[in-house]
Amino acid sequence: MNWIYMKNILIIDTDPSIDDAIAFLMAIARHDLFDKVIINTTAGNSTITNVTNNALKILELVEARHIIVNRGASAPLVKAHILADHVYGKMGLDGLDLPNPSMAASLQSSYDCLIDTVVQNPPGTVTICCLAPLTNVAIAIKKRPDIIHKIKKIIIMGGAFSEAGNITPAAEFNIYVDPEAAQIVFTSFPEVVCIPLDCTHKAIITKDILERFRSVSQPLGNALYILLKYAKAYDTKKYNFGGAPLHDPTVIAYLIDKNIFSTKKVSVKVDARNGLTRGATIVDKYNNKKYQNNVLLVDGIDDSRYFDVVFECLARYPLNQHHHNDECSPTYHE
Ligand SMILES: [Ca+2]
Repeated sequence: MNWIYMKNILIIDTDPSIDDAIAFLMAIARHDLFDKVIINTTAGNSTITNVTNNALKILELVEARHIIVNRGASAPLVKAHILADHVYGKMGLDGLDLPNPSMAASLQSSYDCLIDTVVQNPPGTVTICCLAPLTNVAIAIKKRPDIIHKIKKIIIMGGAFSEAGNITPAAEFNIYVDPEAAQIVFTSFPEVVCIPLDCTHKAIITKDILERFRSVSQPLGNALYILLKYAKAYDTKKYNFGGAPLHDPTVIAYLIDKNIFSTKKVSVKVDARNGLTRGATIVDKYNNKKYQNNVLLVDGIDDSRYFDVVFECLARYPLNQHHHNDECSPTYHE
């Protein structure tokens, strides 16, 4: 008897800082849910060289050397790159000197790997998780628009709707860095699952939550604690939230348990014009214009359950190093 297994492949498009790192560590830990995790870097919080190196350093820390890291776009599609070094430091993962990685990035670009992974696997098996500016995804779908219908789901952390922006009054950082790419992504996919600041600003790392990171197995626990303490000092001061938001891991938490979140189908357009509202994500909340709904907007979160999912994943480290992606990926039978 031939058992039919569906693969569940995650491509994580990321610009590591600590938020990104926690997100992909969660995904890697849940190899019972995700057969394969691929890390695609893109210029965002820091330069492409720094964010790629940061991804490799975090993987080295947990000895997850079986995870492939691809280096992606070094700049947005049109405009010059804007960094978030005011938040995450000059290297994008400041506050702790992590050992240099023994692995290197692959020789393939992030966008070509995205295309190949979708083309080489059955339809409905690849999920794209975007934790960074959308440059790589835009390049990939411009090169090969036929991959869009084969992708199971695209889920992004980005945008600000009723909530104000975090890099300009109108825009959230990931969209603001490359609004031209965001416009391509939002107009190309039949549905984008979007987790904006409206949601992540309710996911606050309080003092108690920060302490919980120390309880994760070492050396990971202390590293996360120190890196978060450094990176979140800026936002803790900036917002009057009683702590700083933990943005990117919401994407992985959504894939693990979407019941933690509330959602609404809406139409969203991205403003890519120059000026005050560049990078704004405009939602037609009351369906005034009867545009086609292109976004599943994640507008609410049960923060206590969210952090439980985060820690449930991180508690799985150290992982059994013999449990490689290839070994846990079942063969697919048509
Ligand atoms: Ca990110």
